[in-house]
Amino acid sequence: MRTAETGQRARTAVITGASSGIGAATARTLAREGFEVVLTARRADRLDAVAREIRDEGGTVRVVPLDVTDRDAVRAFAARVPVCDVLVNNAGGAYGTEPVEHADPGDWRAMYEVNVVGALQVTQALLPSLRASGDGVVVVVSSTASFTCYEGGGGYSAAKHGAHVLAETLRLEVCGEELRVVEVAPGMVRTEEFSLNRYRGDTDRADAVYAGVAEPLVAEDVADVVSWAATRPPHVNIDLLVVRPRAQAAQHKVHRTS
Ligand code: 8X3
Repeated sequence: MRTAETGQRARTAVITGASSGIGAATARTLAREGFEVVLTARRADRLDAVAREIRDEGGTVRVVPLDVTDRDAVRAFAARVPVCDVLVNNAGGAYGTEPVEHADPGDWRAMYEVNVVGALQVTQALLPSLRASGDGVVVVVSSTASFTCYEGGGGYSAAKHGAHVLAETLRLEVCGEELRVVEVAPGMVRTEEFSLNRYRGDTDRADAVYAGVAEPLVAEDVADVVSWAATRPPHVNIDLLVVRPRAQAAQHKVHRTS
């Protein structure tokens, strides 16, 4: 697609997990930056709602329902995006807080599937389109759990360590090409669903995560960082950005007022 004003090709950004939280906020932010945004996630109805908001603001948006863990579906999706300038691998999540002794291996597998294998599959499928851009940027939204461990977080932390390794390895492997690989690692971010999913729908436990924290990050804070990193000049690769609220100096060091 070409823009009416400049006649230049509109830049395309694909965002996974775009139906809510950081993914939806990133889609809105990149649309404001002038990207045609391609929203993917499993829940079509929620994607449509995000797309409506973006269109209402004058943005250009496509919606493609997609499960990133389904390799055939991912390949079919990539065939519909011949040129991709920015890929934001955001789909992910945490399931359960049981200690290693009692954790459900199924939860660990599910977390690895979506946080690591999903990002791998989407990145593999879109690499030709990212190369076609002439300045492709792969963003991996990992976590501060990519670099540290905490009680009850083993499966999530293992998966996010994997996402970090994916970003680091890919950057090494494509060095010399017109491709950049950026990792954004958020700490405490209050979103509608992250903690609720982790605590299997227990709102009291989910809310307790943020209790007394003056200002946890919100999805828009992370979207801002992703958008900034993805829009530096082509020779500038932001390898890794760790972003936390001021009240969280480290994973276990959170200032609470109550
Ligand atoms: C989420 C950050 O602190 O819950 O990716 O592991 S944390």
